[in-house]
Amino acid sequence: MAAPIRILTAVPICDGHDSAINTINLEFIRHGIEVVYLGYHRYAEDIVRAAIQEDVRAVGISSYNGGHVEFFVEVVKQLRKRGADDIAVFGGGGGTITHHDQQVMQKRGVDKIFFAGTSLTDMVDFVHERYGKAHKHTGRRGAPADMQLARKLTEIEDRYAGKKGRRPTSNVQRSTSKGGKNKSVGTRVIGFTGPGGAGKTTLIDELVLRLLQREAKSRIAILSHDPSVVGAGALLGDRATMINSQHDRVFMRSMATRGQAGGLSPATEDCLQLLAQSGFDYVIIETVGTGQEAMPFQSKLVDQTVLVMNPDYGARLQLQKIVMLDLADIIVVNKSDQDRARTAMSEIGRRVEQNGREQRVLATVAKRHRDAGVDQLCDLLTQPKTKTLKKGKRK
Ligand code: B12
Repeated sequence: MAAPIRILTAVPICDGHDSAINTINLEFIRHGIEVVYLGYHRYAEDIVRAAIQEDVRAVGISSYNGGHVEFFVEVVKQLRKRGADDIAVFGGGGGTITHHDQQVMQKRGVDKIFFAGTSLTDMVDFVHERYGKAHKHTGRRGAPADMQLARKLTEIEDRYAGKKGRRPTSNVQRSTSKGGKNKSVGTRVIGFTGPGGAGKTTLIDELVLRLLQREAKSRIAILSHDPSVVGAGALLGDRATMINSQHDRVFMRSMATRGQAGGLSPATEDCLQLLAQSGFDYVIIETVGTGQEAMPFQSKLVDQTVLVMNPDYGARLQLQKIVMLDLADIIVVNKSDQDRARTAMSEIGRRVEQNGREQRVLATVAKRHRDAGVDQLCDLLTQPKTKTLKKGKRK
């Protein structure tokens, strides 16, 4: 089976009209396309950076603010400047984009504009026909590091497409010994997991903000997962939540699980290995929202694991069934401004005590600016490695 078409969609700066793109995204996904959605009110620069890192085939922009000629053309210009002329730009904006505007935009490199009244089927067919074939990568030689890395990640994902879970031969140097010997020296790999809706993505974004502020030169990679079944499309929507992570020192890649249960994709281990070898200071990996049985981080590359919980998990008995409560190094009770949070902290504290391991339980409110709990989490995750929690160490 061929790898799905990947496109990125977004709404420009000073524009909150997202209902059209939300509908179009869903239609694309229903027809087997993987859509990385960046959200609304986005700068051209953020769109271009994301398109390159995600190695998408095209960028679809939905614009209603009246500045479409300048904005679409700016995206084309910046893509070309960064050597990514093979990423096409298309989109729409109802009656705000005239036929004359379209002509101007096409002359300046925009691929196609859809007008009011076009059916969703026509748009889906266009994407399949026009962007269905693999990239003809231009500017490969001397391509910026982000682009080279992005393309290697695609190659890894493509090798897994159609292999039905079998591990294809990979060029990535595999970890052969405990502790992930093939990591770059100094790279710290942190795994985040937990149920859907607990706030993992917001928490990671706040953590990234602190890492960028505290360490003037550090570079961070994020490998973020969303669910999909084999051969189907996926909404890769974590970038829409990640505000601080749209930054030149952050490399983010969104991956669909492509039919694999447990929170990660069949290609995750190899992609993680590549990122861990690529000189980042931190590699953060986020699973899809997981269930009680999930143990996503079997990889020896992961240094620390964080389980993010919602205070509202139900009766205390439920905690006995969550496997990651035995395995995680740090358990975060996010949304701790909720009424049930104190009870949750105490119940979870007692639950992990039974494990007899050095596990930490923290309370955070990730959506709150400068939250002290997130500061504490950042402190824990940036401690020198000798001081950090050792897996399985008994008290
Ligand atoms: C719905 C709507 C709203 C909703 C938005 C809800 C939301 N979350 O999206 C609400 C009520 C909140 C709203 C608010 C505002 N709106 Co308004 N809004 C509209 C409206 C009525 C419809 C737009 C829409 O979603 N259409 C549905 C889509 C599916 O159809 P379509 O637009 O025809 O698009 C087709 C193609 O272009 C294509 N397409 C569109 N995008 C894309 C992207 C890709 C990738 C592809 C492939 C195809 C594609 O899909 C469709 C196929 O048939 C338009 C008027 C209009 N008739 O266009 C005004 C309109 C866009 N709004 C307008 C204005 C001024 C505003 C406000 C500034 C009003 C105010 N003073 O507060 C605010 C700004 C909000 C903000 N934060 O940006 C103006 C813009 C004028 C301009 N640019 O010069 C318009 C044109 C109304 C008008 N005639 O004055 N708005």
